[in-house]
Amino acid sequence: MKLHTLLATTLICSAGLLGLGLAPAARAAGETAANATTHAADTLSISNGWVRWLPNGLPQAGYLTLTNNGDQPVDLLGASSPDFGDVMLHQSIGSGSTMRMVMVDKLTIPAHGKVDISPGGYHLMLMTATHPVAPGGTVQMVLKFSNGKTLTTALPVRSAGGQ
Ligand SMILES: [Cu+2]
Repeated sequence: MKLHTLLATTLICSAGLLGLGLAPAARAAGETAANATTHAADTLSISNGWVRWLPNGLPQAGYLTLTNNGDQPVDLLGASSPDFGDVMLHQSIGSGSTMRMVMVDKLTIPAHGKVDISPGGYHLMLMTATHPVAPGGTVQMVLKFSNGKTLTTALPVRSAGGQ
């Protein structure tokens, strides 16, 4: 039954692997991030959030950008959603037929920097929807951080092509 296991893994991975290869894991945004943010008091902010919907009950993937305007790095420690039984942070590694994904315990957002959770790199793996989720809808996402803060955001659901 080894073959079955491999096949299942490949299918599950497809949610995270539809992107354009290995994205930069993290990059400091410096002045750009600082200028783009209007709420100086908010150390952390979320932007560009969306969920990629896949047909046939395949796992869906959540994407967003985390910006840290503080002077200290902050770790994303976990995520959950009332719309899914389980949410995991994954990273896609490799390219082409050798591409696979691994669990990520924490994701560090550098001081005055940002991290893109985007196709081909990191993704929030959404497992076991608690109700039907389809393009046009939204998914609630709760993110937990090492500074004790929790951020909640609503991610619009789009089709596999990102529309
Ligand atoms: Cu994944």
